[in-house]
Amino acid sequence: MAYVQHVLDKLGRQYPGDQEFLQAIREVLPTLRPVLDARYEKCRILERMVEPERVIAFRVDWVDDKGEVQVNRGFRVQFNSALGPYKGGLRFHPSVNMGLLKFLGFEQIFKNSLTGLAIGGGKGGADFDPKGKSDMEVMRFCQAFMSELHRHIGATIDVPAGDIGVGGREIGYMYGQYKHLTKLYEGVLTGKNLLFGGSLARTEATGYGLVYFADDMLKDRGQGLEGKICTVSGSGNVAIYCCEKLWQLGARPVTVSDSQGMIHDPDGIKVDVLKQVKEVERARLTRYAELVPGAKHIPVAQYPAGRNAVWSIPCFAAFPCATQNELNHEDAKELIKNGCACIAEGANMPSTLEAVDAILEAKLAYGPAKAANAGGVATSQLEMAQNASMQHWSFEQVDGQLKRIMANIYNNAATTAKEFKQPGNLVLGANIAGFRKVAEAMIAQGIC
Ligand code: NDP
Ligand code: 2IT
Repeated sequence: MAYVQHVLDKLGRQYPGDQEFLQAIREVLPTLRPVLDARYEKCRILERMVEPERVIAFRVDWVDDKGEVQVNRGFRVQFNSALGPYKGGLRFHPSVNMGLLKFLGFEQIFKNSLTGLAIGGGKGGADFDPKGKSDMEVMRFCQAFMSELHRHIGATIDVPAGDIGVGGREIGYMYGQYKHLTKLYEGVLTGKNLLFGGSLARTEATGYGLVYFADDMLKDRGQGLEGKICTVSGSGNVAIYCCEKLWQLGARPVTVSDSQGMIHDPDGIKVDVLKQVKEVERARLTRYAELVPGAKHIPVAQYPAGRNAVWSIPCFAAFPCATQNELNHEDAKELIKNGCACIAEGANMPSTLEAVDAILEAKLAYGPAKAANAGGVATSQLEMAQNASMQHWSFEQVDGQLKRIMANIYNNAATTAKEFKQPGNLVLGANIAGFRKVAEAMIAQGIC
């Protein structure tokens, strides 16, 4: 369709350096062709949807433990507020730049729409590297970051949360600084400590929701996870709770990884040891291999060139839970060759465009990120609801709602895929289902 091509070409010319953003756009826009009628084109809906409503970029000055001044860049992309206040995580990683956050913010719009909850899309972060920093350095950085960000956010304006490099500790320091500067004790961040407004099950939500989604997908195909070998990448928040839920459903996760290497533990990843290493000691995965005699640590230097060795371990289901583009075409082909039946994405855009094509062609049960990992942000919205109504719900209440939300997302994506004569193609189903609500809300709210 000429309209889609026109928008893709224009964006390619405008933002040639924003590789991940262009990749996300190239994945989504072509799948929307069946719904893009003259009305949408007249409203210039695509051009409006790919342009953030507002981007904020700022300097973050802070002082390290040696007394030296450090300077980082901070950002918040307020992408789309058609369905509700901007909502999305903050990423602290040296690779963060505006293009990366635009990809994440764009994906977030569709993901948040799919949850069925009233949340718009946003994303933010900084090129700060938390690795090797002391607790006090992290605190000073978080405070400096919030000294600027607080002007732009609020419980009904924009509600950030965690992402890579931002967990409960960072959210706590940022919450304290927000309160200090504004005097407001409100649900301006999610993923908070349970002592000051956090929700039970938010820590577990993305990983648990991911496995619920995979289970729903597989059940629809007459299959299940019970007794099955699974591979997981990453070893942070999403990966840990993905492993935990896999065990609970009778499956056996045998790998985890980080940016330096992977663990292969054929007996199954010991989640209590993983939590001790990652959440308590904040150590590397080599430590896991020290603590678990049967587990093997394979450093990245030993991976075959251009490959992620996690995906060469034969498995029934694979769960990429680390970062973008961590599963490429060769990885996908090897997974398929080894009999993998299911890929569910915990990370955002972990598969390259070529990998996605291969996975769809092989007709695997494939849960694309914006559907499969939406449990985290959905539970963030449940935290916002609890904060606004001054209530605390039980773990079972929140987990039960998470399960229902994931089932609804799966059904919505699967039904939409069928409606457009591509049964099983959840990429198309999720993109169209997410898009329609946002587009209609934007049109109903007029041009302003
Ligand atoms: P964490 O910071 O807790 O963990 C990130 C994990 O991924 C670490 O093991 C990290 O290894 C690894 N990783 C990060 N960058 C790279 C890289 N460039 N190469 C290899 N490994 C890498 O983050 P989360 O678990 O929260 O996030 C993981 C993914 O899930 C991200 O894509 C995030 O956007 C997505 N996500 C997170 C949600 C949440 O609620 N937290 C919700 C939905 C999606 P190392 O320590 O060596 O850097
Ligand atoms: O990518 C994501 O959905 C997140 N990092 C969670 C966002 C949120 O607001 O909970």
